[in-house]
Amino acid sequence: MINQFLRNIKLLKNVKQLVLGNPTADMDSCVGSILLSYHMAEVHIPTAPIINYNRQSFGSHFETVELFHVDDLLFINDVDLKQYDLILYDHNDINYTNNQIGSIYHHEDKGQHFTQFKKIEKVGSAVTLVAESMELEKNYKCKQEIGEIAQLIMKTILIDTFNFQQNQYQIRWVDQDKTNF
Ligand SMILES: [Mn+2]
Repeated sequence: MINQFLRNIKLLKNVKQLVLGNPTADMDSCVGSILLSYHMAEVHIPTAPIINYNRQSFGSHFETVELFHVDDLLFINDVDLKQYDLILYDHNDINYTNNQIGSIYHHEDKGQHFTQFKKIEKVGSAVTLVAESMELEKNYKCKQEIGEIAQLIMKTILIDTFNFQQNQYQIRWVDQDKTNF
């Protein structure tokens, strides 16, 4: 289902806003921007995720490559960011555009202004914040769909929190990550 979504949204039909991950294009950035876009499309705002990386070199990101088809993904050089409203995900760098409308981030709030929303909380994985906004049980009915989304959320949280390793508590993860896991 997620793959089908990516294949469709990639055509950018009726898309006015993009979610841009951070330039490491780590699993959090990729999975989170994909899920956030998926959720926004679900509430009828066509939104496309953009991988902040070079398409040709992305093969080295094996943990993410394994989850999606690279051909279904849009990379930063595939689009003109300035033509869209931008949501920054897992970073806070407003230099990509002058129409940033939202941000989801889990490190220090630099006090930047976003016209629609800003969700900045110190958690282990930004995907935790996406999981919170998705409210899977309330907003999704299809079991297969929930399963697919939940798996992506769990895999990413496990990587970002070092499998909830005890000596990483309050360093790599907080209770909020575990609650949403
Ligand atoms: Mn992150």
